[in-house]
Amino acid sequence: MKSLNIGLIGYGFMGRAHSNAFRKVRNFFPGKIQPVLKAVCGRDGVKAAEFAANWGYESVETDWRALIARKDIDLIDIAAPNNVHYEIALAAAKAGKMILCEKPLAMNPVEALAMTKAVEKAKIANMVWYNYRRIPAVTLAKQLIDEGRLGKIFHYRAKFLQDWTINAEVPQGGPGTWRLDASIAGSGVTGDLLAHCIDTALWLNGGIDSVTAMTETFVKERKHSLTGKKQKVLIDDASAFLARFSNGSLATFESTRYARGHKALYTFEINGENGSIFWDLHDLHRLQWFDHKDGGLTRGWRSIHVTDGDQPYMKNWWVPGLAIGYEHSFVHQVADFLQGVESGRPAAPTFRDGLATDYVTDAVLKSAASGRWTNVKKA
Ligand code: SOE
Repeated sequence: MKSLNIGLIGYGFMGRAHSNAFRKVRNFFPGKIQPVLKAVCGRDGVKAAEFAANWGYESVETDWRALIARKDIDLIDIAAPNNVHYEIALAAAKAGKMILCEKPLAMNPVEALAMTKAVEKAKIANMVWYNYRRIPAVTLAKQLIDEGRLGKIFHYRAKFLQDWTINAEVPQGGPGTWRLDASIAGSGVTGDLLAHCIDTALWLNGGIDSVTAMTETFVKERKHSLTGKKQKVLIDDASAFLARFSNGSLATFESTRYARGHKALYTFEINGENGSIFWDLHDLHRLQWFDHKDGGLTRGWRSIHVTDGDQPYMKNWWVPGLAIGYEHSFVHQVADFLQGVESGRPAAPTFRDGLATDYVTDAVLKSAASGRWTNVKKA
């Protein structure tokens, strides 16, 4: 077994999800490379040390440059806020470290393109943490589409709805609420939530050619948790767009943090000539499937409980009928990444795939600003 020494940057929500995946992966997905939790890096040394103790990291750094300079680190995992992805990724690529980067890849496509070129030039393994591809029911959807079971695809419909920023007293900036500060997040729900929907869509249904979008910022000013002062809110609270895919299908995408009652309602539906698929994150182990070829008497929507050993990833977990959850999508992502490193066939989404998503979110924001249909750049 070969060790792969991980240097994690950031110890928030995603730092936990990634650490859990690094720890579990070899218990369930055997392979030749063993991730080792070598160091965690965060600006607050006390919190970083607490995190290290809880998750089993061997050491702590408070400066990411020092982490990257360490000879005993093989892979840099960027789980820090969006505004630092670029600088860290460029430095890590220069140092020849493998890189895993949280989504969205960058603050804007200029940064994303430079990051993509840097990892490709350095020939280092790279991946973006778009984890939802690896929920077994979503992976099964991909399998069914690739087998041609849907036939020609006419429609793609996706939503990601939350409600956690309706209260105008929720601050912007600082731990937990940096997603509301445009200087840290880049954009609001477009980069945070729609980016997930877009990544899945590009994977399942191919490229998007053009979009027309609208965005809204419902709460115009919020206190900044670092300065204590009220500041203009520059992120999009809600974002919706129409899209034309290269395969001729039409799409609608919507996301908001103002859908009262919805916490993380990510859904997509795909309608093809021969069948349709529907998936819902709140019921993540089920894939709804309609097959027009079914006999008339029993034709109808089928709810597939994706827990059988024949279905994606499931033979590595429990016995048929026993479900897994959100955190397992990260375990699968690490398993596939390591498999890609072992086999020399890189697992997706790579930085170039992340760039493709950033090109779509950029076109969405530009279209919302101009009020015009906007073409999407090809990655
Ligand atoms: C925002 O609340 C958030 O945590 C996103 O940042 C994640 O990417 C998404 O998976 C869940 O919601």
